[in-house]
This record gives sequence, structure tokens and C-alpha cells, in this order.
Amino acid sequence: MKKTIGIMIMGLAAGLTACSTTEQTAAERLKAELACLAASETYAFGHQDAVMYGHGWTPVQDDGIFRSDVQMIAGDYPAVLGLDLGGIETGSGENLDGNDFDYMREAVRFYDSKGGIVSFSWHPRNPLTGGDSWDVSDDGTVASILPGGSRHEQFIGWLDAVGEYFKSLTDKDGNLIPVIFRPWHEHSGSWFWWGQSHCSREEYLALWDLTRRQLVEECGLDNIVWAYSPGAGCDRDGYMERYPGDGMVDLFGVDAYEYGSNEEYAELLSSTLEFMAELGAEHGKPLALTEIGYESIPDPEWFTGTLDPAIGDAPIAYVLVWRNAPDRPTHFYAPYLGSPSAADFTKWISSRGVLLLNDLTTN
Ligand code: BMA
Repeated sequence: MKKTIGIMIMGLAAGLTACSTTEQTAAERLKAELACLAASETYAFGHQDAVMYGHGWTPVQDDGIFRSDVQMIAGDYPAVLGLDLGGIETGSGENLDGNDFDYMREAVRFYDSKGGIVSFSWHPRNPLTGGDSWDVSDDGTVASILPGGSRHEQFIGWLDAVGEYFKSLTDKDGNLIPVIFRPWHEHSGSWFWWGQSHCSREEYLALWDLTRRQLVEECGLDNIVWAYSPGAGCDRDGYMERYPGDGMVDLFGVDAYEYGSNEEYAELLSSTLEFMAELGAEHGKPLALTEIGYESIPDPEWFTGTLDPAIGDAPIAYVLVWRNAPDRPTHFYAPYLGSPSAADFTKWISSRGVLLLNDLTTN
């Protein structure tokens, strides 16, 4: 059984190489890889802040070795590294979860050198109130940063800070490293200042337009793969209600958390993936579960018993679970050494052939 999976994975790695050519831009190569993963029989595993810290530990930042809770139990790193830019807009050296931005860049370089994939989210502060992303006290926030708004100039500076950071993500030869960026995520809910009930559809679309234009046209970046990530719970029409358009988006994502009922979660995930698969095919976009998980993983067989069957054979490129906070004992979404779900997790990885970092390494 193991051998068959090994052969399948080697075949996939070869396939990934075949999917991209050197004439493509960095972003085009990453898009081709995501399409290949989505079309394959399996998918890659991702973890937010995978190598930045883990359950109960923070990194020794100068020993040059990346640790990861997943690597400690599965012998390899997650194939997809999730990172967050929240805080870059204030000029802070650390993001909102205490990650040093320079150390994050080292992690991006490490992933790129291994053929891994990096995805950035952004939980910026509220540019109007001075609060955080979750400060929804003023429904005028999005309007205030659009052209003509009182915070527009300030916000352009925020986007430039993001652009500068993306520009600094270079490999040892000075080439830009391609990354997924999924701004303004979970907008179908109303917990962020850019959420559904805090701006109109037109304002949300204008926000995407402004973001893309500033990073691509003004900052000149061609290493970004753009992901659209509503929160789960909407139907097909709800999912597409604020879709920025085929020319703006490269990857169809969804963020979906379990809050206690395996049955309800499995139903939510499989029904969402069903209409996403139709949409992906219609619009020619690969799919991903861009943020998922069950905080503390209270069910030790959650990965094989709930997540795996809910995904089924949906054509996703990857599934990314949220972070293992170093300082909050119950805030973790991937197992760690000694945790009750570790055995089930490694069983899922091997029996399903879920891809870890070495599986994507092609040289
Ligand atoms: C949330 C929590 C917070 C964190 C935020 C951004 O889901 O994990 O602790 O600050 O994501 O990473």
C-alpha cells in the first residue's frame, strides 16, 4: 500500500515539474502548479505559521533550523506555509501574532528552495478607527479608504508596505518568489471591517480593484497569485455575490471551521465543495480549502473520520489548517507531538497520500 502511494507521489512530483516551464512568470508557474495539484488524485497539506512556532514553543531564531509541530509527528513539513501580513501596514517589525517579518521572509525562502507553496493572508488594522481587523464599529471604513475617502492616502501607504514586503521575497538569485495572496477574506461574514454588512458590494469590489492595481500596476509585482476566500455558509450565489472577476482572481478558496458537530461540518464542507467544483470548472480556476480546522481537535479521529470523507474526491489543490498558538494551550488546529489526534493525522496523510513538503520537492 505504502509503495503504491510512494509511486503515485513521485509521479505527481514529476507531473508538477511538467506543469510549469521556465518562460512563465513566477506567478504563472505557481498557478500551473496549483492547477496540477487540483487535477491530481490527492492534495497538499498546509498549516498557518507552520514553521514560525508551535504548541507551547517559540523558535530559536538564530539556529537556522525550522521546526514544525507537523514535522515532529509526520517527519516532514506541511507542503503549504500560511503566513499573515497583519501589522506590516503600521511599520511594525512583527505581525499581529508576534512573528518577526524578517524571520517570515527566511521561512518563505526556505519553502521556495524546497518547492513548497506559501500563502499570505492579511489582517490589517482598521484604518478609520485605529482598531484591529475585528473592529466593526464604523461602517464607513471601506468607503474611507477608496479614492476620495478621508483615509485613502494613508491606505495607499499601507498597500505600498505590503508591496515592499512582497518585493523583498527574493530567492538566492534575486528572483521574486511567487506567493498566494488572499486579501479581504471571509467577507461573506461580518466580523471584519470589510465584511458583508459593513460595506456595499460596489465598495468591496472597488477595494479589490484598488488593492490589485496598487500592487500590480504601481508596485510592479508579478509574483502574486490572487485567492478569493469567502467564509463557508453561503450558497453558490452568495459565494459569487462579491466575486471580483476572472481577471482579478486565480484561485477559488473557502474558509470553513467546525464548531462541534462533525455531521454538520461534513455536510457544510461537501456541499460547499460541490458548488465550488462547478464554479472552478466554469471559470477555469483551481480550488483550495484556504483556512479550515476544529480548534483543539477534540475528536481524535477528526482527520480520517470527518475531514477526509467530507473532502472526498473534490478537486482541491490544498487544505490549510489554522495556527498552533505557542501561548494559548487550546488554540491549535494541527496535532503536535503527544497530542491525541497525532496518530489519526499521520494515518490520514499516509492512507490518503496527502502531500507534505518533500512530496513537492522536484530537485
Ligand atoms: C485568529 C486567531 C487569532 C489571530 C488571527 C490572525 O483566527 O488565531 O489569534 O490573531 O487569527 O492570525
